[in-house]
Amino acid sequence: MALFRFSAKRCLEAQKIGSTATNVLRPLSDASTDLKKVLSEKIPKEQERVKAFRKSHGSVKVGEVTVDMMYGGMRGIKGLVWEPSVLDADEGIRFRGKSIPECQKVLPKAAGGAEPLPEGLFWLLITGDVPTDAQVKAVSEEWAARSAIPSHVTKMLNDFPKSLHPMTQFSAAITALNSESVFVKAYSSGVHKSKYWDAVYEDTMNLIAKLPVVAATIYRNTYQNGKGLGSVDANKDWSWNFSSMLGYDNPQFVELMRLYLTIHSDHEGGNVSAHTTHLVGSALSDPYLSFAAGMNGLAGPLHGLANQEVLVWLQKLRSQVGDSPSDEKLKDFIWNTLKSGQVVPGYGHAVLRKTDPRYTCQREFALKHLPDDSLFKLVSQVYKVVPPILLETGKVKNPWPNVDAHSGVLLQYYGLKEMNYYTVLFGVSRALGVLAALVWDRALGLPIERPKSLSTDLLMKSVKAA
Ligand code: AMX
Repeated sequence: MALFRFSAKRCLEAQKIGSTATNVLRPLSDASTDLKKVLSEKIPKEQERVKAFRKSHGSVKVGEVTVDMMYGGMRGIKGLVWEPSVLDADEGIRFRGKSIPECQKVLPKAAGGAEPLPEGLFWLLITGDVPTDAQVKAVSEEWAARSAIPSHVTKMLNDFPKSLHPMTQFSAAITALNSESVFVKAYSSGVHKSKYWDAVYEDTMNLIAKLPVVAATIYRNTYQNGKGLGSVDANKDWSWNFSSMLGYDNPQFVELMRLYLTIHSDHEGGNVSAHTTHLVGSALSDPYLSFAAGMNGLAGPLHGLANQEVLVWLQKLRSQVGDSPSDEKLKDFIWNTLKSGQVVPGYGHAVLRKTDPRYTCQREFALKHLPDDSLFKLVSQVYKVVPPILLETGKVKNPWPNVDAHSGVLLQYYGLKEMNYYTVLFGVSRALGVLAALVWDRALGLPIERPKSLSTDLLMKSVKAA
């Protein structure tokens, strides 16, 4: 388990459940840096706004459902409310209305750093406000104080075989962390449903705080014989601590992690990891169980695992056509991938119809820090060659790269070469968005999710009758 550079008493206090956890870190009078207090002032107002909206407009139609949509993975069906972010097909993601370049500009940064701190993004996602430096620092401190993981989880991780995929280890550890759930204790003691969000908030803060320790333990066990985990430094930010526990102290790598953990956090509510977390949470499964379910979805090759798949595919490409192939050779390799019934990983998207801004900002990071790297050059060449080929197939709706086409090359450059691990990094970041949303799910009192399904026979009958 990671050791703690924080007074033992303070650490224990911060692990306590309920509102006391935040208060030990700063005086009560300093309300502006108390995230829970800020949130508890916003929630009643938002509850009233939504209640009034539903009363006046509850029966207004916002879309329709076709037979194709039902067989086609529910594309385009507006069926969910998701507060932290909205995805535009052409423009990409906006976190509480802010694009990635805008977030890069307005969110607080580490001293001397250029990339936003994920703590600030979390504050924005959950409150809708851009935080101050002091508010972000308070979140960093709070996550450091809540970061210790119970010994049964450490033991379980240490007992896993190295051959077990890191995402399987990650999901299992998150599930086992539900021994710590504040929500479970509150529910079983009969807490009123108007207080659910408070317990979910506590679990959210604890879980986000613990994820870097869990993830770094998996990395050390799987690739470094369990050695060198180190400790959480209460004076450092979440990404610095995570990088340090992984064993990376290059300031540029830490900056990359700040950017990475910010941009992978949320992509509105319908993607597999977000929707699954929301769905499982709607049964009042606690945030640990809900998020672990989401992580099992993120582990699929059409979703988060694509960043691992991109690197596997690039390695195969290099071994077959060399480091700097001609465009013609590259085209042949891509067509062979398609003809053998496989997808080109890192390209395409269910909603986006342009280059993913998460790809673009990682490309800009590469242009700034590693413009001459041979793998980056290859990734850039792939960017030029793949889209026209995917268009030529006549069926791919979005030929442009998504976030996963670029993350691996950056990690490789800084020495994090274990590609099976990449989706765990994605998962650590994804917690920020989906857990912020889960707090709002409970604050708004959203019910158990239960859409209607039809058999093909019944669907045919309904269509005939219509
Ligand atoms: N390579 C080859 N074929 C592709 C393709 C790609 N990158 N993207 C889409 N297609 C194919 C589909 O497989 C489908 O073929 P089919 O009709 O024979 O079944 C056809 O094009 C139409 O698909 P679509 O409507 O354009 O995409 P979708 O909404 O069904 O799927 C996605 C979206 C992301 C799953 C798909 O583009 C894909 O498989 N991409 C590669 C995997 C990937 O990069 N995933 C990561 C996405 C981002 C993320 O979640 N992290």
